[in-house]
Amino acid sequence: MSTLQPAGPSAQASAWLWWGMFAFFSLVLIALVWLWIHAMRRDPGQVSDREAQRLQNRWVVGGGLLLPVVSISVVLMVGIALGQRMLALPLADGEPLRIEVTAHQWWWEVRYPDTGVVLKDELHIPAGQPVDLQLISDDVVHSFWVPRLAGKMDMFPGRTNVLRLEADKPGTYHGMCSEFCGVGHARMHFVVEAHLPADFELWLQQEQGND
Ligand SMILES: [Cu+2]
Repeated sequence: MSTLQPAGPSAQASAWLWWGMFAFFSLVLIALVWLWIHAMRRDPGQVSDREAQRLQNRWVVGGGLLLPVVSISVVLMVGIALGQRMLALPLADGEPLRIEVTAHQWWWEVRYPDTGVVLKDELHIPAGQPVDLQLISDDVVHSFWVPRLAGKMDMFPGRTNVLRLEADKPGTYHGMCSEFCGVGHARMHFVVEAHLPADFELWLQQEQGND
């Protein structure tokens, strides 16, 4: 259950962002520590008050204004570009599969619209295809999270949030509620089974037959 082992495009974007920010701000930390050590050990020498003021202003403008503006702009631009991949934007071709997920204290109700298939605490999806989850809560605020497939999405009573999720390969992915929702919160787990698309169709037909 690690976001740093992504298994889908949206989770991959989150992982890139994480590593990018980690690398960038590690450099900032190293630069700051280096400046700090340099400032402690440096002999101030003989400078006039005016010269000292000029140097001080230069550091305030450079380190206090320019550096943060550049840093935040870079993080913002990369963040917005990667964030686009997490949104349920219209697809170039066709419609994504829709699944309705309702959170309850403390379990997950999963419905496949137009099929009558209802599951508890498990989702089945076709691998390699985007799936739109329509998330809603029946009681309190919950949050849907499958770390290896996508970011978190809060679930509220009376409001539907859409989360796009995709698994690159078939497999079992674990998910959990990530918003404290009462005494059963810690045990509010679920699994996502990603199948080959043909197997998924077969599974869906079988489930429909069982109803
Ligand atoms: Cu919870």
